[in-house]
Amino acid sequence: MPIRRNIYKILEDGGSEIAAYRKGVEVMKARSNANLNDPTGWIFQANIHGTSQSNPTFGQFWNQCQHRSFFFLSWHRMYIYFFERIVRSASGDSSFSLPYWNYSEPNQRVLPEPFRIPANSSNTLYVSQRSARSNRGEPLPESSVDNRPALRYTNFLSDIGSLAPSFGGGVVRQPIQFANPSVTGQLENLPHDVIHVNIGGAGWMSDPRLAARDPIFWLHHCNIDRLWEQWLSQGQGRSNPVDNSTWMDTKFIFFDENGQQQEMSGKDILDTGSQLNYVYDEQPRTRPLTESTVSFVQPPSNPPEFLGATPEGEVIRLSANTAEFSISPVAQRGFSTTERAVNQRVILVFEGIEYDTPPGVNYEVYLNLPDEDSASKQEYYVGTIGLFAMEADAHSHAGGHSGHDEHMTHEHGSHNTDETDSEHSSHDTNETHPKPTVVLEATPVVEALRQRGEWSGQFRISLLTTYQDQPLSEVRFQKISVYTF
Ligand SMILES: [Cu+2]
Repeated sequence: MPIRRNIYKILEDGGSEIAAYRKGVEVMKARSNANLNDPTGWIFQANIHGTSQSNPTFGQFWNQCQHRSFFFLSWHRMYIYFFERIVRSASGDSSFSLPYWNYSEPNQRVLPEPFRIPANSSNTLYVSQRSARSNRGEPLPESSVDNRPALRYTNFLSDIGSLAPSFGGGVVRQPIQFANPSVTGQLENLPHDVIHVNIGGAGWMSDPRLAARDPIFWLHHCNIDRLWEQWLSQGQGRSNPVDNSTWMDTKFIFFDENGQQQEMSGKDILDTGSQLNYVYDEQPRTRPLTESTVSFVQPPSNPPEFLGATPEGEVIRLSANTAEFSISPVAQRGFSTTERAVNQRVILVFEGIEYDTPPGVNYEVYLNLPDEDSASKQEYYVGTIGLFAMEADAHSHAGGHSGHDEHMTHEHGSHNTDETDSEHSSHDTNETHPKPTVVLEATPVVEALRQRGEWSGQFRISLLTTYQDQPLSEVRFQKISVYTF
């Protein structure tokens, strides 16, 4: 059984994967140079993820990448599976397996050397369209590589209309490339989106229409795929959404190493070993939850209670490296703004995120960060928002969705049931909230503030860019809200 291995281990033991990958990428690039319509060529494969090019014959197979919905993990698993087969064949090394880059390990946070050195066109793995810091070999910041926030959720999906955070993302009724009317999965946001932006900067990896042209893209996604396996192996109710027929049966089209069209759906990729013939190098497969990783279970089915938000109708425009927002909570059943509440979860909801071109930054989010330069900033850290695949014009790929003037209406409690009821109505082409929503769990920070006696009842939310400094373009949020459940 082919084993997908850690790139840093391969570099240590001189495994054949890097030479084979190099060879495979070269052959695939040559195929694209000879014929852009060769489905086993480098550019065609990247275009399946995204492109601004059009093509009368093959364009229908391009721009298929699934982001910001529960198809994110499954679609990318299929995508890198066929890519791996193509590289295996193109490289002539039948033992080739796609390596993964586990940037979460403290000593593996630097972009692996073969992708940086030599930094010229003789190196087919080198791409100049990356952030200068990543190509210089500067380690990724701790906050950008932390996979524990995602792994702690035991629920794979968030139901339609739900704001509850989940590991794998929100349910949608059909595949849409970008503009999904659902909450982003926690693993997709961090580390996936965040790493894309850190590596890409103003270049390719930050832009879903170019990202897969960077050879590191595939090792990044291999790692995300591995983390899905890690998540499952932690048990405590974690499982794939096999009861959801949309997730299980929706077919996606790829091309194999012979250029033959292949269809796959969720039910074909549940077990990597028996269905896709690969495993990861980690043994035993089951690892205990990382220290300090608390599990968050599926929240109760009643909708979260609205606590407060930035002013309605005022679009938030970010063009600096810091920003701050104050939200005064309204008192709600079960939530005390001042006293310690047991088992009370608090989530921050960033609604309607968009920009015209990739801003090339991520924002770290802090709650009630003291004004003075504090050495313990970490105690106020809530999470990081990865600004990837949120282009305002991406609606053009979304099959008739006109999301620009629509607005989310989450705070009016009962929509959850309404949405579910209307699932089989004519609602399908008129989703009510098509712009990306990122949900961050603030529960641990709120609890810690309360325990230290620092809880004032106010939510002061600070955004700070990380790794890159200044956004390259304006980032817009429709609203920042606070909910409890
Ligand atoms: Cu990606």
